Amino acid sequence: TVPEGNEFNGTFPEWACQRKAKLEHLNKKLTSAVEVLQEFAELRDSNQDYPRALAFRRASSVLKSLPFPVQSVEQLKGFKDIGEHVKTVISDILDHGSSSEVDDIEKSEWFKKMKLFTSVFGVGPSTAKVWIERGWESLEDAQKDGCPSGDWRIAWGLAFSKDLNTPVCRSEAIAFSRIVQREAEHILPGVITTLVGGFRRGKPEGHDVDILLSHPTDEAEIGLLPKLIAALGKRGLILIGHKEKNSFRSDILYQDFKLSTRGQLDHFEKWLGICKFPKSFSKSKDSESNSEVNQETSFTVPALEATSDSSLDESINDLYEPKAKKSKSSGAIDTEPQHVSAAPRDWLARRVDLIIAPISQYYYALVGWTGSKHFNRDARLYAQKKLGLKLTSHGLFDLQKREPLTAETEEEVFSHLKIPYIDPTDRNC
Ligand code: DGT
Ligand code: MG
Repeated sequence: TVPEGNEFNGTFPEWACQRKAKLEHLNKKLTSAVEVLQEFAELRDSNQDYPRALAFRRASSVLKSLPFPVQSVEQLKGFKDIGEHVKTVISDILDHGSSSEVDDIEKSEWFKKMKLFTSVFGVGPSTAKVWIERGWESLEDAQKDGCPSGDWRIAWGLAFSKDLNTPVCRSEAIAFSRIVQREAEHILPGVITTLVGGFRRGKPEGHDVDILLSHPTDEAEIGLLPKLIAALGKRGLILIGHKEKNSFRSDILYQDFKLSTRGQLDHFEKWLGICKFPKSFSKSKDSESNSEVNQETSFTVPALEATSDSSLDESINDLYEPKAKKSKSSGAIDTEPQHVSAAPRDWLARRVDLIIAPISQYYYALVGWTGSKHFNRDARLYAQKKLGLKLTSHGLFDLQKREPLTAETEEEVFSHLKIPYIDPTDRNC
């Protein structure tokens, strides 16, 4: 029997951050269509908080958590996050197999170009629009211009767009985080290294590798990042990148929520860049070893433990043999990407984010950097509206009492939020 939405939705949690959303769910065809509408709205209006895009995001998040495949729009009666527009799209798909509105967007040249241009590191919707206005059709057109905006991210992003647009697989992310763990442990014994982002949510691939670092002793993490970057450089793993200083100020945390959420997402010290991953990191791409690695979903990278994949261990160890070749270009970072990309090479360019959090903020940083993006947005709005608390990647703050709610585990973050703990693999809302 087909479940009636309206008999079920009485028990359906109102907020996305209260619901489980697995990567694999029962309404993929519908969510991918709604996500096209969402992406189109985000690109067109260049404002991530535009209500139209938000409405699509909310609708697809509900569809991801439904315990049944939608077979009729009747089942969606009473779900306040699924509006008339989305219902029309869903009924088109249920009745005809596709939605003409979605198909038209996907076929439009403008949408294709916007997606292509915004896929470049450092290029957001407003830059992409400028490129379209200049009549550029392809990434080659942008490359011909040299460095179109003087932004290092765009120059390097364009030079390595082919590599960077090839998804990073799980074995690469694991191999690289083990190296980061090894190097960081050498510099700062007891360091905590955690692979975050989509990989912590169980995704088999991603667009980058996000690694969060901390240390059980507060302030011990100070000074780690420059040494870590130098160590990775010595191993020939750094192509280009920039450090951002810690700009955290406890006094700004109690300011008006809207004011302080504008602009930067957080104030941690971090390194954003492009690394050189030996091609051997991705050699265990075959399904057998990938399924083994896939079981490690929520993890802090264990120190120097063998992986379940011996070929991966070998390629990591290659970097540590005395005769391992060390790239000369790694010490002095080149600011001219063009000639680097021309030579044949045994590595792939990969986007990496390294984030440093003091232990007093670590569990909030862990939640923030695990995502998903919609999980964060929803949890922040929920905390503000339901609890009068301000949630960021730095902490949870009582705006009235002007005091922080500290957490010593990720579970404690959820309990402060009065939400049952949600496993990272269930945060794919
Ligand atoms: P991916 O890499 O395409 O598989 O997708 P994700 O989910 O790993 O997304 P990504 O890498 O853009 O960001 C990882 C998570 O961290 C995501 O949920 C949003 C969050 N995040 C990204 N950038 C920032 C930032 O600057 N500050 C904070 N607090 N969070 C961020
Ligand atoms: Mg990521």
